[in-house]
Amino acid sequence: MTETIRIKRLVARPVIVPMNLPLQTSTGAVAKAPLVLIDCETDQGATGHAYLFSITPSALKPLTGMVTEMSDLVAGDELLPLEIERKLTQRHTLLGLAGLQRLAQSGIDMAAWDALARARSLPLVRLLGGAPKPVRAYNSKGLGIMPAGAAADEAQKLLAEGFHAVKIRVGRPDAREDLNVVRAVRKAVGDGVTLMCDYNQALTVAEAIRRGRMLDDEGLLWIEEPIRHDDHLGCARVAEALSTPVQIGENFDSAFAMQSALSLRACDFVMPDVQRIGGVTGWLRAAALAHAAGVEMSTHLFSEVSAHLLCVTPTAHWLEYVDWADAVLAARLQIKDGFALPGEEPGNGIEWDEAAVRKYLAS
Ligand code: SMN
Ligand code: MG
Repeated sequence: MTETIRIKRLVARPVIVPMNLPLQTSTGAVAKAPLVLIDCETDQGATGHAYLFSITPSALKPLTGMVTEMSDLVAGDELLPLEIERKLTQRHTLLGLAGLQRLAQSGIDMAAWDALARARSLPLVRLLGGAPKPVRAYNSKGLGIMPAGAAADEAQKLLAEGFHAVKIRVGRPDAREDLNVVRAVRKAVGDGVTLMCDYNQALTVAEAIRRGRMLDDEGLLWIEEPIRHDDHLGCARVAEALSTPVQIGENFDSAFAMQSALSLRACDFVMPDVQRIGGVTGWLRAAALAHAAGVEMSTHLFSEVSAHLLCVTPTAHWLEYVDWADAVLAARLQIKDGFALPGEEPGNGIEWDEAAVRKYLAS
């Protein structure tokens, strides 16, 4: 018999941390990382950690407030992530399980799973029944919208950090500029390197088909979010027309959104984001859907916890690596020879550097 573990309280702290490489996408720029750091304190001493990324600074305080208010609903409850998910889902169904609500619930879920892993002295991946192993990773930190020469230089720098794959942001006003950038990067890095590209939803369906065909012979592993993320029928038309696989998923608001995309054949690959899909709990449900559909599943941001989750994903594809939380982390995710290496230490790999947290506190 194991002792009952209860949640004492959850604490959410907003920070804004510097990014080594600010990212300019076709639909917006990210220059600093606004993060909500979540601690799930338990009555047994173990404390779970997770962070959320509010993307825009304007959402940082509302998101922190949302986590704090929702936390009050589970303080004193047994540390059982699936029961917490059931309760928070039920309490917020009338509000709508989307947007900041979904981010906050996912963050609480991640912190609860981490607390459970630490209470059992297991890395998250072992708590989930898997083993830590190297996961294929691409360096997604930079390569925003920039001129061809700068992109070629930046690609080489990103690869020199221990990777064999990088993602190029596209969606410049002139499609030929995108093509020139892709070709310049390919020329600089050689054929042995894997390249993906990401439009960040910039195009219409017709334009996505036209531009996608221009890129079809460039050997890209995938074309990401060419059009509005929730137009699954439109995505399906683009995927049908192109020979390069279409990738979507960072905006799936729960596994149900992914189910809709899969059932409409909106994409060839999926890449849910752990803070939108529903935390660890939502990820596992999405992974089962991808398995059943026979579709490769990659991760989006949140490299630390995502490395654990990819190890238990039946159709695991690629880990998206970014270092955006590193400024407040005591240890960084290890990268070696193109792979991320989730560790054997208890939990999901997240530990705060408290001096740095104090420095970047946004309240
Ligand atoms: C992305 C999404 C959100 C913030 C920054 C970058 C991008 C990605 O779409 O896939 O990395
Ligand atoms: Mg993307």
